[in-house]
Amino acid sequence: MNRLLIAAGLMALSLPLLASPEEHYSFGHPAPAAQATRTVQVTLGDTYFEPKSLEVKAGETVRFVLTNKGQMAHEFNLGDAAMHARHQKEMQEMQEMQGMQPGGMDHAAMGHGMGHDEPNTVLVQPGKTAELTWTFAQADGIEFACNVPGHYQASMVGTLKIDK
Ligand SMILES: [Cu+2]
Repeated sequence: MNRLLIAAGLMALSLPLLASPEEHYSFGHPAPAAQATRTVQVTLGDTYFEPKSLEVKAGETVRFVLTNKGQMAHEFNLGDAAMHARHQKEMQEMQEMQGMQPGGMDHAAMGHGMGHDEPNTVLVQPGKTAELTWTFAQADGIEFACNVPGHYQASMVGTLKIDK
């Protein structure tokens, strides 16, 4: 491999957001927490969300404060059902590649190899609190979900209604 190719590869790695085809989201875009007009607390557990559904308005910037009260790592991921299905597949493949057992996931791998650099998702470790701030645009069929393998199927998914 020549030096230019290596440089191009490094640039692509260091610019995941610009390189991602999912840079644009139908339901809005990430925002700095300081721009939030409302804060919503969400509890993540083994394996549930509380509250089970969320309601926001198009145009509003919501800061989600996510507390994991479970024993396992959980994700707060905004997207439609197809995006979640794709993300679950990525996480499953990563888990298999690492030879990891369900429930015994490597935190570093989960953080870096599973799409968690994307702005619409955050992985919250047990006992920890994390945040995600988003400016919403009108869209239908958006869910908040945890795509750690098996969790979505164990009903770790809720409806995110975006009012006009
Ligand atoms: Cu989960």
